[in-house]
Amino acid sequence: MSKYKFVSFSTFKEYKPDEMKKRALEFYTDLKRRRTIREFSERPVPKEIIENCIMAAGTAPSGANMQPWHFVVVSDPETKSKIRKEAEIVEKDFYERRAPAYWLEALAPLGTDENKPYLEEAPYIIVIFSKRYTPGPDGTKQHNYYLPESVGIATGFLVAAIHNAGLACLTHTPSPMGFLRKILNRPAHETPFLVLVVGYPKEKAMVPDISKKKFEEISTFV
Ligand code: IYR
Repeated sequence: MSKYKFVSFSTFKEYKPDEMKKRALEFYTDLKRRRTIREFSERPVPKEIIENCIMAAGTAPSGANMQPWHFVVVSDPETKSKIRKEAEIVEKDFYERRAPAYWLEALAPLGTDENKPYLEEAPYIIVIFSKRYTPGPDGTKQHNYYLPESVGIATGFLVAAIHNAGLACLTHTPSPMGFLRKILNRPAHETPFLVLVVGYPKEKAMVPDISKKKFEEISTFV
């Protein structure tokens, strides 16, 4: 027996084929404008926008609908400084010691290095945590499923929502990321998944002149 009752899918909207074509093209055209940036303005952003972007991320599908994610939104300057300091320590080690030559070569066109000033300059840092299980009220563990798939999809929704709201972001992956759990006081069953730096681009922000693969390269229809 299902624990859920089933209700009619009343939120589904059907569009005429021409309208669907227009919507699909418009969505692509708008997403295509999105760029990952590394030069952030300190301009403040109303919190409500971030809240609704997170609500959008929380609508993502997940294994058995367990929603195995937690979003920590950091705007407190002191916490941002701590994150920057720790991130720069692990990144320095990455760029100077751990990164193999082929990796550094792949990163060269992006112009990245161990300096992460945006972690203090951007108004928000959203740290996405992946929950191995969810503790129940009686100490039981609710199992979660397909963590990377679920949290990855929710993160994709969040990136799209941030772009749609008129903001920019950077998907940042300090490695290893364990320090984030400590600084943000998250429990041991939560693992940092990704850092999203969010805000307005700095005036005259520049982005690398890179492009996306062609349709034929990324898809096959059988
Ligand atoms: N985590 C490092 C390195 C880095 C790795 C990849 I793959 C990128 O696409 C970008 C950066 C950093 O954040 O600088």
